[in-house]
Amino acid sequence: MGKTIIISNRLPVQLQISNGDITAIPSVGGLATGMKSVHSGGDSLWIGWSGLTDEEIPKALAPKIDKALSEHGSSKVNLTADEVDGFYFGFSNRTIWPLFHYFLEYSEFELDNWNIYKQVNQKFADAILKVANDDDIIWVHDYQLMLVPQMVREKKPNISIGFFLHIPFPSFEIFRTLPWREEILEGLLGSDLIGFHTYDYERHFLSSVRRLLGLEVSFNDIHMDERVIKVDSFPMGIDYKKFSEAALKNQNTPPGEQSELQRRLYKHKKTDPDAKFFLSIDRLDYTKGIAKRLNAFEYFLNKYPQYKEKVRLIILAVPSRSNVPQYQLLKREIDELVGRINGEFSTVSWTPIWYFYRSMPFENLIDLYTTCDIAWLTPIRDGMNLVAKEYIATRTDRTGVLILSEMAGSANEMNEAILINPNNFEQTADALNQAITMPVEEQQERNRVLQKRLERYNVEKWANDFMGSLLDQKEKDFSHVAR
Ligand code: GDG
Repeated sequence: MGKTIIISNRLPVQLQISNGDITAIPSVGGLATGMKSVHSGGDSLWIGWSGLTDEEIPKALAPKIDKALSEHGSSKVNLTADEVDGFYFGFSNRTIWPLFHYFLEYSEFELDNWNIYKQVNQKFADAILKVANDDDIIWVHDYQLMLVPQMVREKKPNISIGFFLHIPFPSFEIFRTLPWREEILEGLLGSDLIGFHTYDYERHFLSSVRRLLGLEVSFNDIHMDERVIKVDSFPMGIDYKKFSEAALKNQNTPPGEQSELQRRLYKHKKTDPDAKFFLSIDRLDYTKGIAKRLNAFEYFLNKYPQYKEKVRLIILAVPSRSNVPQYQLLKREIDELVGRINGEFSTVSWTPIWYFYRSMPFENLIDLYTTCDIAWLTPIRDGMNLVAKEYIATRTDRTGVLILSEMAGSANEMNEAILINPNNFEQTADALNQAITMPVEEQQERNRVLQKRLERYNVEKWANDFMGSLLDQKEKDFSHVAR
């Protein structure tokens, strides 16, 4: 077996330019952590965009950048500002992202953006082809790079290629509206293994392959020319240990060393032990249902007025894709809703919503997870939703209630949470009431089961399962050829 090549839109390191020098800092996100077992020390390379456009990189620093990246086993694909615009903000985030999350009305079908998407996918494929040997294993990530598998396959017919989609794959009726639907499917089918978070996404994909390309599908194998492509679900987990250990450390922090946020949260809890904190954390994205959650909160306060001055909703909305118009509109809508609800219900001693529009350091994220009694995570559509898993992992005494949307991929593995339809305000308000009044023993029993599952199916297991399955597929292919 040769080396492993991982390829994703962004690299697992961030470049920082200061005083004419450059440093590469490893990212701490879920994907980077999960891939550690696949991409650490050994013979592996991660290819992706650095986050800086060609125009932003000072010429003199270019060789230094390559060196800094190679120290982290990474190599960059160069993109111009126009390419980032058409490929990333354009086709990826204004066509595929809304369409695959069932926001058909937000999806723009611009030929120019599609052409740039193809051109940039070819750049990524070329970056692989420059370094790949026939016995290497390639793992392509996510919706920005769906054409890459086929582009690599054309030049290297025997190489092993896996693809994992981090967002939902929509039903055939939605997917068929895409003008370039056949090209996208054919691009993906360059892989030997295609992975999704859930069985439903897998089924939707197979149905599109059958109906749009007329290919033979048996169980979860697709037969195409002389090749067999396997399609399977691999629900992504979290770095369970990292979150549970951070929570323990957080709770044992001496008062003098606590963060300002933690001190304030504890102070409120002390003043009114019956008060309840609801927690909402997402990137500011229309798929996450933040505006709906705010309207549902207002509905809840009217339906259960006994909780006025008792509950508090903490919203952390992380800035995201803020140059896409839909995101700007949503930001305005959320600002207004928070202002209106706080204006309507606040008293001299109580503000119902605390709203943070920013990204917080990891330690503050843990402050929020460990102090909030109820996590209210109700996306309208979400590939998985890792925040739900992280919240449960930090509940070291097993108290805490998770209210989760049925439309999040994670709902499939988190049946012990209170699962709701985010469009149903009546059900949402009742779920909040149920969460507030849930006996501690019941909370602990539900979380005990959830924690056991999350600890076992952690992100490392996810990465290893995917790689294992890809290797099996390759072996099957070889035995098929030998026959
Ligand atoms: C895509 C899919 C799928 C959030 N705020 C802060 C912060 N975070 C971290 C969380 C979590 C991650 O960001 C968010 O992950 P999600 O899974 O919830 O959502 P997406 O960003 O939309 O991710 C999604 C995922 O890919 C994986 O396949 O689950 O469905 O949409 O890890 O902890 N981290 C810090 N500060 C913050 O303010 N440090």
